[in-house]
Amino acid sequence: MKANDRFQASCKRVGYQPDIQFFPEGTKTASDAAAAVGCDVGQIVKSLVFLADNQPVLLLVSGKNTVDQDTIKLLLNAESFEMAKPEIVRSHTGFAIGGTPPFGHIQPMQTIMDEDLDAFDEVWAAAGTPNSCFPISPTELRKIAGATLATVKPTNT
Ligand code: 5CA
Repeated sequence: MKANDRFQASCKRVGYQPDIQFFPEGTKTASDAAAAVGCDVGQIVKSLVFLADNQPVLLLVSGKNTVDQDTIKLLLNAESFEMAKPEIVRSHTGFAIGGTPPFGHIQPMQTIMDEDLDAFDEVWAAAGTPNSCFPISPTELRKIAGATLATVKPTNT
């Protein structure tokens, strides 16, 4: 099954119908996605996998922010915290970097959502491939992803 269809199927299992939209110009990065959708880069959801003490953790991050790894490490009370390698992202989520959706993964993971996403009425996330996105309200995103809200960016910026 193609990645978009796998994402769609996993959404169906939780009773969610994503309005998947395709962008031939590509949505691989947050800035690509914002340009394609025509929205603020802050409204793009980056779905990033990290390893905290070797356990996968998913961070849903606003496209305008970078993750302060020390803050998240402290929040999780972890001894080690690092970004997962592409093959780990694929084996845990079932999707490749650049198309990783925020939920519907092979292995559900502890999920933290950037509180800055909550400032928007609508945000856009990847739908399984680097040329597709879907809109969702931050409230619904948090609910379906089972995410906890947190400050993920450096607090001194
Ligand atoms: N489709 C877009 C917007 S929805 C998207 O998926 N953006 S993303 O930010 O979630 O995915 C790209 C991110 O993957 C980059 O921001 C970067 O943090 C991460 N990434 C890129 N290359 C690697 C790599 N080699 N190892 C780990 N993470 C990587």
